[in-house]
Parts: sequence; structure tokens; C-alpha cells
Amino acid sequence: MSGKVSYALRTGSAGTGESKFTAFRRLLTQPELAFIMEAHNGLSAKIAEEAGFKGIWASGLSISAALGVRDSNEASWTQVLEVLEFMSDATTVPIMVDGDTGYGNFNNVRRLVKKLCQRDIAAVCIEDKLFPKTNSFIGEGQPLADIDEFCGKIKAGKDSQLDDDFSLIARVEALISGWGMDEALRRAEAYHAAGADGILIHSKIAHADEVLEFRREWGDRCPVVIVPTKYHATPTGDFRDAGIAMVIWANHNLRASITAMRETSRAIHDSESLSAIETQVATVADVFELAGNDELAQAEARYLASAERTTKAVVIAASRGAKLGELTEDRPKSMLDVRGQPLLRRLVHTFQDAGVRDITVVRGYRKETIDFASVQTVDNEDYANTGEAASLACAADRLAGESVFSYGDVLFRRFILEGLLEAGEHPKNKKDVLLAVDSHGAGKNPAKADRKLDLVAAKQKARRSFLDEQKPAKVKALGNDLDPAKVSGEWMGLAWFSEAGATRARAALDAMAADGNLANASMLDLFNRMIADGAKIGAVYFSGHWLDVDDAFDLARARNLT
Ligand code: SPV
Ligand code: MG
Repeated sequence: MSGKVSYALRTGSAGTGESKFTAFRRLLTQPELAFIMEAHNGLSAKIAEEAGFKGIWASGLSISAALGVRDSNEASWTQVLEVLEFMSDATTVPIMVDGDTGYGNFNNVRRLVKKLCQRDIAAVCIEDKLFPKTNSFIGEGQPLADIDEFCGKIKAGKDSQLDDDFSLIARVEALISGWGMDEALRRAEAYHAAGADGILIHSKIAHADEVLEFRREWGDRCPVVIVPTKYHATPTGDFRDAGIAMVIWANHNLRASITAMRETSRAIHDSESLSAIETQVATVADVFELAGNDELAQAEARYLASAERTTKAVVIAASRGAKLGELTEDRPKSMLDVRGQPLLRRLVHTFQDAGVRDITVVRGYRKETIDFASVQTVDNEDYANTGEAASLACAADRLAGESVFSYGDVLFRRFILEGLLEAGEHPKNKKDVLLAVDSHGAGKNPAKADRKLDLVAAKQKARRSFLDEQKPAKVKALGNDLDPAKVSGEWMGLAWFSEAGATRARAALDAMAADGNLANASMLDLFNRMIADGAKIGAVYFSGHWLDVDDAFDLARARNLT
């Protein structure tokens, strides 16, 4: 057993960051037998890579057939180039294109090689036949190119490459055309001397004897590439043992797709239905995955200001707002009119404008008045006897994955919500919960306030710095009557939960229900419980630009806010 010899790499190295040119060169010259798989468009190229192939054969036969034309240079070389561009963009592994005869003389080869290099196509294979070419498996005795003329094409191609590791493989058709082994070796020798990086020895007989004999006679002068389409029964181990450098599986994705498409089209045509075929074909989700839709969604979140987020929102709007007296007789305070729109609608719009569209409102008092097409609702039927945490518990199953929470009677500018979401999404801020905290509330004495304040004591207070990246401050406690010296701000009633934070919040709600503490618990009680259970809660500081509506004064301010 001779095994494949090792050829020296000219440049580059294996590993990440390796160019496609170098990667192909490595495949061609590595000691192990290399395999490249046929593809004919972006999708089949992706599928070949997905299967594990480290290189792709952009087959002339397959690209032509997929375009609905013959393998006779009916597609122009620039049309092939367009297909190659899609294939190259869709994949990370190197592509060797079947360059047929080079689409003309040496001058056409020069331009071809330059354009291939510009599109990151790592290698070209050109064959010593005449333009327009005929597929090797059609007919007998196809005319061959003049050796010197073909050597000129090889030299011209190598002189035009834009990357040192671009490879040009010379394809010897002497065996196909019945000119015999001596002629095949003579041509290979001339092509190698002209600068070819490898020899593709093609054969159309049903066993591998010819190509194995060629390999023996050829020795280790340069890598030998084969296309076992016709001698498919030969065990791959024979190629390995013979020291073949690279095997091209030349047309099997095309042929497989023809079979699958025929069966599918026929079945749908004959049954006038999709039902029999539905489970036989790839799912639409699979198509999206292959197309890379996930990456687009991530990019949208990053680059589109109004991109849809997967973040869900839960808004609790169950309480009446008794301090507002008869204003809330026929509606909860969240539905009070603020300049022609219910407060809650304004809040929902703020969420939607920030890309948060999956919104659940917990209703209670006068629930029938909360009826927006764009939000889901759940009801706290016992709203009269229960508090905030119990309302949230009604929507606990919506508090899953990344979520935001808000009271239904607050208004805040959109930048506050966006700032909170951005802080939540920042990879460095590994918090379970982030609270939007108004740093104006720092040092506030709850005893002197004219209303109940949701105060926050955090490890760091807000700093008046511009350049420092303000990391969320670690929240130590929340309460309505904290020591003023420890108060770092007032919670605005808006919170972000990470996926883990949402899970912790649900667990805390369950635990409070089990302890019998849920009914009267406030959101502050919930957060304090989570802190006690080890949750990491952070304060993201803002200053002003929000309000909540407790009484008629607040309502008047709300009416001025917008
Ligand atoms: C191709 O795949 O287009 C080839 C290989 O050139 S073969 O069809 O075997 O000639
Ligand atoms: Mg071909």
C-alpha cells in the first residue's frame, strides 16, 4: 500500500482564519485522501458543507442542468460565475469550479481566474478539450486540445491568480477519448511542467484500473484527482491505498434532487393534495434554518430600531385606583383618558414602538373596559382582595423567557424602556432582574413624601459621569420606608427579567403562594424575596421622564406629559 504522499504547503496554515485558497491547497496536498462534493447552487453548497464536506465541486454538468441547459457551454461563463458567487457566499469551505475548457483561449482563462479569485473560488479545473465542450460521458473519440495551446492556458491561468494558494487542476481527457495511457501521461507531464497544481485523470470505464494505473505510473509528481462516477463500485479504500489525492463525488446532489423533485411533483399532481407528501419533504422551518433566518433576526435586533423583539411584556392593570374617586367608577385607572387615549394604550404603544409586541395585560376591576386587539389579557378575578404580586401570578405562564414588567398606571418615555432592554441584552450585565430607577429619588425621605414611594437601596448610587459605562448597580433592598441615607432612587414600576430571572420570579411567586403570603404581597415583596433567594437584581438609573398615576394630581401631570 503506497498511501497518499504529503506535498508541501506553499503558504497559509490549517486552522481558523485560513483562506479558502489555502484550505483547498491543504486538502489537495494533505497526506489523507480528500473528498469534495458536488453542488450547483447556494442551497446544495450549504447542504454539502452541512454534511461535513471540507470542499465543494461546482460541477459544470450540474450547474448547467440546474439552469435547465445542456453541459455544452450553453450557460455563459459569467452566468456560471453568478452561481458561484451565491455558492461561495453561502459556505465557508473552498470551492473548485469545473472550468470546462476555460471558455475560450488563454486570454479567456486569464480573465476567468482573476474573476474567480475575486469571488473567493479556491480552484479551477480546466480540461484539454475544445470549446464548446461536450460532457465526457457523451459519445466516443472527442477531439482533444493541442498540448502546447493547453499549456499556454495553464500558464496564463497561473500567472493571473490573485492569491498564491489558488489552485489550477489540469484535467486529462486522453483516456476518455481513447488515446491511451501513454498519451495521458505525456499530457499530464506537459501540464504539470506548465504549472498545474494537480492532474485530474478522467475515465469512463466501469472499473478503476485505468486511473489506478495512471497513478502508479505518475508517481508523486503532483496530486492526482479522480471522478469515480462510472467506477462507483470500486471501494474507496482502493483510491486511498493507491495514493489518490482527491475524490470528486461529481453529480450526486443534482441527481438526488431530480429523483426527489420528480417523486414529489408526481405525487402532488396525481393526488391533488399535499397530505401524502408533507412528511416526506423538508419542513418550512428547515428551509428557514438553512437560509440562516436566525442570523437575520439577530441582526434586526441589533440594527433595526423598531425590530420586533422576542421579549414579552406583562402589565398589571387590575386595581381600580380608589384615590381617583368617581373618575374610576366605570373604569380602572389604567383606562383613564390622557389626551384622548387611555393611559394603558399609551403604555402599550411605548412597548410596541420599542419592538415589544407580545404584551399581556392582567385585568381585574372593570375588566371589560380593557379590550385592545393587540394585547392578550388574563384576569385576576380576586382583584378586590389581592395585590400586585397576585396579579402578576395570574400571568405567571407569560413570564417566560426574557420579559418586561410594568404597572398599568405608569407612563415613561420610550428611551427608558429601550435603555432598560439594552442593559438587559448587554452580555456583561448578567442580572436576573433590572429595575428602571429614577435617581432623582436618591436620599428621599419617605416620611416627607406626599405619596407612597417604591424606594431602592443599591450598592452604587447614580454617578454624574458621561464617559463611564454605567453598569447596573446591585440592588440590596426595596421598600416604602427605607433609611433615606441608603435610598439610591425610586423604582419607576418598570422591570426587565432575563430568562433565568423570569424562572426565579415564577418560583418566588409559587413559594409565596405556598407560604400564604401571595395575596397581599407587593412587587417590592416579590423582589425582596428573590434577593433573599439569591437572585441578582440591578438598578439602571434614569432621571425623570416618567410618572405614575395615583391621584388626580398625577393624572393632571400625565395629561401634560404627552
Ligand atoms: C462535471 O461534473 O461537470 C464534470 C465531471 O465535468 S463529469 O461529468 O464526470 O465529466
Ligand atoms: Mg464538467
